[in-house]
Amino acid sequence: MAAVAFRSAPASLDLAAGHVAMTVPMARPGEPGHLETWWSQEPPETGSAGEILYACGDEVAFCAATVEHRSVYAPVVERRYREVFAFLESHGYRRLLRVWNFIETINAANADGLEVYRDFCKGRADAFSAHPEFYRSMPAATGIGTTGSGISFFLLAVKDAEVRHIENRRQTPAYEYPERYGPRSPSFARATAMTTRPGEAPTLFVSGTASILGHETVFAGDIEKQCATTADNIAELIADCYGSAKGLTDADTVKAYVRHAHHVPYVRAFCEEAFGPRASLAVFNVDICRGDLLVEIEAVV
Ligand code: 3EB
Repeated sequence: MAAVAFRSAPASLDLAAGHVAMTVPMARPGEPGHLETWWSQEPPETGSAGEILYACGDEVAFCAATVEHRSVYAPVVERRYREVFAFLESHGYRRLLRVWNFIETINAANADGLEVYRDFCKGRADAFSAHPEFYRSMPAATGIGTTGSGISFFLLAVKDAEVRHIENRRQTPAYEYPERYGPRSPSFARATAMTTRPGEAPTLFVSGTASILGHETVFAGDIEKQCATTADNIAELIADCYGSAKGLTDADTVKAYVRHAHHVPYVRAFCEEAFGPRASLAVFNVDICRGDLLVEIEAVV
C-alpha cells in the first residue's frame, strides 16, 4: 500500500506503481534514513480524493496528506483530516487503526502565539468533532517533530477487523488533558489492538509514549528516568492487551524519538536492552510535543 521514507529530504507525497510513496523529513544531512512499508493482502486500489492520497485493500486503507508551511495550521489541518474522514466513511473503512503526525517546529509559537503542536491539535480535534463515529473511537497515534517544514500525516483504517482502543491506568487519557495543555486536547488513544479474525491473537499498536504520569511530565531533564518511565508505560499497555503472555521483548517494531542528538546513543542502547534482539529499532533525532520531554517511544507488539 505504501512506502514511507523517513530521511533527509523535503516532505513529498506521490502515487507510485500500486502504492503511495511518501517522504517525511526525519533525518539531518548525512544521517541514515529509515524506510517503512505497509502491505495489504491483495494489490491495493490507489488514487486521490481532494488533497489526500490513498491505497485501499479489501480490509485496510492507507491515507496520507501533507500541508506546506503555514503561519497558522488549525484550519488546514481540520480540512485535510475531514477529507480523510469523509473518504473513509464513504468507502466503508469504519474504524481508525493507527495515525502518525509529523509536525514542523512543533514547540515554536505560530503567528497567533499558540504553540504549533497545540495549533495542530485544535485542527485535528475540530475534524474529529465533525465525525462522531471517529470521535467516539480515537485510535493510537504519534504526534512528533520533523527536521523539515510543514505537516505530514498518514493513517491506517479498517472495514471489519475488530479494533479495541486501550487507555493506560498510569496516564490521564490524552483527550481529557486539562486546558493548560492547549485549547483542544490531543485526539488519540494510548494503544489500539486489532484482531482480524475471531479467536486470532491481536496486534497491538502502541502510541508514541512518553514520561508522563497522570497528565504531568515526570523527570524533566533526566533522560535515563524518562526512558525507564516510558518503558513502564508501554509495558502497562502490553499487559492490558496480553496479560503476562507478552512483554516488551515481544515487540516487532520500535521507533524512538529523541530531542537531543547527544542522547541518541543512550536511547538506542536502552531500547536494545529493554526490547531485546527481536525488535527492529529506528531512532530519530527530532523535537517532541512537550518542551520538557526528551524521548518518546512507540511500538507494534
Ligand atoms: C503524550 O502522551 C505525548 O498528538 O498524536 C504522544 C502520542 C503524544 C501521540 C499526538 C502526542 C500524540 O501526550 C505526546
